[in-house]
Amino acid sequence: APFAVASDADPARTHADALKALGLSLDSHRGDDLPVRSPIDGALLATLGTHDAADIDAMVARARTAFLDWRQVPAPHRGELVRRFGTLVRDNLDPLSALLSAENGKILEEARGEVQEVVDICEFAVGLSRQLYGLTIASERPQHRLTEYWHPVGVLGLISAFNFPAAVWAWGTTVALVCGNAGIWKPSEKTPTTALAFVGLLQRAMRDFEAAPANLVQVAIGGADIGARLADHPGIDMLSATGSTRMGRDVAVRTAQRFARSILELGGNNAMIVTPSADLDLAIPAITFAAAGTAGQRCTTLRRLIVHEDRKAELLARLMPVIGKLSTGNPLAEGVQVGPLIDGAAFDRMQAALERARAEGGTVHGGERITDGVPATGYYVRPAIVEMPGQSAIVCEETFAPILYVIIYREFTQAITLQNGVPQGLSSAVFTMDMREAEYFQSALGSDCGIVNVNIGTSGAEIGGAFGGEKQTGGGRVSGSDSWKNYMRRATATVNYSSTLTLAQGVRFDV
Ligand code: UN1
Repeated sequence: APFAVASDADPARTHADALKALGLSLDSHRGDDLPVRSPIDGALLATLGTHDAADIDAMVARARTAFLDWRQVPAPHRGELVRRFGTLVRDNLDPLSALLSAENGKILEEARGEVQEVVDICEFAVGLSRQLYGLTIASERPQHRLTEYWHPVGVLGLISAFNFPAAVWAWGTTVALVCGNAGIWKPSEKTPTTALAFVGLLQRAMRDFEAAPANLVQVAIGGADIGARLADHPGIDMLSATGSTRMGRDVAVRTAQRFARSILELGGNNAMIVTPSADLDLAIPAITFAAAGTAGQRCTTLRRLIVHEDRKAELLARLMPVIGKLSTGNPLAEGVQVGPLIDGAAFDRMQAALERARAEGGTVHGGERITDGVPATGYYVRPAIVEMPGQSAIVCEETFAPILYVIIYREFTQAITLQNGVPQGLSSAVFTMDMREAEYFQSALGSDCGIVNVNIGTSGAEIGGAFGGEKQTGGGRVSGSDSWKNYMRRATATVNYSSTLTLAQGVRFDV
């Protein structure tokens, strides 16, 4: 039967109904350490047990055994597992989206988008399973051949954040699986049941797929100590981490110390430049979705609007009523556009940031808690627009909440300097009809971010491209393009099929 959220949109009931529709149970994970609450109304969704250091050690040992089997399975056959998993996700899109929304608080429409993103990356990974190409390179020596091979690396540890509790895991895991690796996933403590549901479906896909070894993908439930254990563990070859810059710095140091690979996708402080020629009919909805969508809790959320001084008044006059009219409330309910913040701590950080913005000369519009027409115990806010006299200290920080700072510029190069003048470097956008500005923005002289968009907002990237950014964003690239190379090791082979031993660089060494 098709799954639909009941008309009362009750989070706990939706969560339970969705699990039932998926045919999954949390029973083997129940315990008394970790209460999981819905950000929508604070309802208790489950209480789970957490793993300790010894559990992690055992998991890593099992993952290593799984890897030794899995790497022997031909890559296109590994792709078949991901294809089956993707089909299960597609067939269960409705209950998965409802479960995700109930646990994470994003609106159902965006939860569906996230689950679709999982389907998309599965399809990408399946195609990739037949395209793990290496180069053949011209040798400088006669009758010699240079070839690159790509081999699986081993065990991937993956730390993901609450805000994209499924897609970010799937970017890493589906690609790592076709590349021949095993994985251990440490989801955010705020969204562990979404993780268990997706891995439950992956296990179902493995049930009638003989080639997949047991423990190919495991879930580690717990807090930062578990993440640190994975980062330190000599049996974890690659550590992919999405989350705060503070967490990323810790993980980066731990993995670097033992020369393990790290793939970091950390904070963003994404800007849009609105130029004199900008088409505001495009810019207004783009700004609204990027700044207020997902309640400002995407790493790609638009946080800074750098607007030409001649367009500011017009832009704000059109933008404020649009943002003011957004419907905020229970994200499981029809027509709601903005759900709650993840928890009270996020609300406190938002209010502290607005206080600092005022102290730094800002004028704040909105940003207050909403209590009318929303579940009483959730933290619902009106998205804030803050006019700033310049790019002050608070503007240079990422606050994970819907706050859009507005600053003005005069010359385009000054806008680029402002855009690049923060420690983070994830996503960026320019709205212009002037091709010189558009090209300059994308060039080496333009935006210093990993994502550089023209006439489209900062958030909502497709999976086909590489995702990630520079500076404090961590430098890693995940998702599409050639990011699969992160999960493989390259072997360069030189083969001499002549009858003489010729040294490279013309070196002579007669014996
Ligand atoms: C994240 O916020 O960590 O580009 C990921 C986007 C989404 C992924 C966001 N496709 O906004």
